[in-house]
Amino acid sequence: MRPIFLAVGAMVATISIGLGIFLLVNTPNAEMPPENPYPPVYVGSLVIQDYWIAESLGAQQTSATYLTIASSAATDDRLTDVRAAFAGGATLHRTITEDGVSRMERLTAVIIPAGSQVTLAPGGLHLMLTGVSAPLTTGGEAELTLVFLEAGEITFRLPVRSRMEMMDHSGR
Ligand SMILES: [Cu+2]
Repeated sequence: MRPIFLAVGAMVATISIGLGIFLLVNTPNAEMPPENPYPPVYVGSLVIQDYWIAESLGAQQTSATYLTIASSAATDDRLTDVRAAFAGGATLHRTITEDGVSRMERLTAVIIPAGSQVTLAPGGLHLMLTGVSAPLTTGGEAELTLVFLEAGEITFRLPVRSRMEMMDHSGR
C-alpha cells in the first residue's frame, strides 16, 4: 500500500476513535460533567457562585434563583435589582417561616456585608421569578442580570435544576 493511503487510514481511525470518545462523553444521559460549566462569576469585589434556577412550577410558571455572593470589598454593597428577560417579574424575596407557616416578602435590597458572604437558598433569601415565558426544566439554562449599588451589574447564564436534586446534594 502506498504511504499516502496508510496515512489517510491512520487519520480516519484516529478521527473515529476521537468521535467515539466525544459521543461517549456527550451522551444526553451523562450526569456529571468533568468540569463545572458554571464557574464563579466576578463583578467588582464580588464573586457569585453555586448559582442555579429552580424548575418553573404551576399555572403561573413561578421559579426562583439561588446563589452565593462573597465580598472582598472594604464597604458593604447592596443587591438592588434582578432582571430576567425570560420572566414577567423578577424581584428580591425572602421566605419567612413563623409557627410552621411560610410566607414570602419582597425586599428592596439584599445587603452584601464587606468581606463576608450572603447565601440565597431555599427557605430564605431568593430571587423570585414569575410569569416565566417558557417552562424551565432541568438541563436547561437561562440568563439573569444582577444589579449592585457599588459593584455594578453582571449578566450571566445559570443552569436550571430540580429542587429535589439540589436538596439531595446539600446533604440535608
Ligand atoms: Cu418568593
